[in-house]
Amino acid sequence: MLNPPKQVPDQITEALRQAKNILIASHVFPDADAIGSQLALGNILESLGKNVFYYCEEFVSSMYEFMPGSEQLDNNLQNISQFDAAVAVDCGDRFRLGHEVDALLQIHPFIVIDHHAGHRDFGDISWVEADRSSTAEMVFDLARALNAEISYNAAYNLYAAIVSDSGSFKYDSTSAYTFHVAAQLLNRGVVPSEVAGKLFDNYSENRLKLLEKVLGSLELHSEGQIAVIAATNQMFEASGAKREDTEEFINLPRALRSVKVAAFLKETPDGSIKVSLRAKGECDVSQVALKYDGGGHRNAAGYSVKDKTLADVNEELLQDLRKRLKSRWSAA
Ligand SMILES: [Mn+2]
Repeated sequence: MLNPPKQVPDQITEALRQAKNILIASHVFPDADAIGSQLALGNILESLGKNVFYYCEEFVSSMYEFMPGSEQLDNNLQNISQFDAAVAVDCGDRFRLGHEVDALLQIHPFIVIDHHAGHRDFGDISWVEADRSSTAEMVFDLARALNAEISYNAAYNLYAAIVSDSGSFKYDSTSAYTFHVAAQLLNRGVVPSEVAGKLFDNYSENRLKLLEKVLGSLELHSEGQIAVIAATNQMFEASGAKREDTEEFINLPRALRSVKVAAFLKETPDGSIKVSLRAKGECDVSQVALKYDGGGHRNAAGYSVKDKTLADVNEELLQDLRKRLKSRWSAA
């Protein structure tokens, strides 16, 4: 049995043991780690006799409806005063909680569990480990610290979250401990091929049509070290695909042998440009994202720009990336 990199703070286990009605929140546009951590932690706390409210401002993308319990996610935030604790999972800063951030932060104690590099402190008690594969890996430790059983459904959600956030155990954040946690989850009956099927073999025809168009936009720069793909509003309309259908597309240009940094620029209906960045090795794209008030991890980050065209955002990003690659990411 491997030990976790760090112990769960006693303050968190104490606070959760004492609370009865607990709100759990994750971030807007939740990904598999956000949803999986939220649902699993809720399930674990329910097994300890707690009442749990699963707050989520956004609809759950149809891609994640397979995660057991996802129908419990609720955006109808009622009486805040009924809660005697809240937990935010996978939120790099308070604004990731969405429009109701001020109301949510009125709940005390407000516990924060996260693994984002550049995490901006909020809440009353926080536990942040930037070198973890996923928030789900930390939720596993929390279950242990609470001496709680991990049900099949909780194990399933944690495993899906870890696979997704670690890029199927490929990213640098994947450690021996990550595999150890995954093994414990398989011991609870989770079948890796089944979860992978749900996470990855789930394309609609429209999604594949969008992918064709997006890949057609591929540009390579700096001797192939930088790859850029883009999705315009026109591409979404022509393919009939949804916004969520672009998930995972960026991993294709990232997979090019020569590529060190891949960027995916997306037009949005409100006119802003969303930028996703994926990198390899020493290339720390969270530095780039932070410059634009975004955030993320060393090898996976993102930001959003208002009032600029896709071409302008692309040009500005390329200048920045070229400079960082030239200086070998040292004097950024
Ligand atoms: Mn995460």
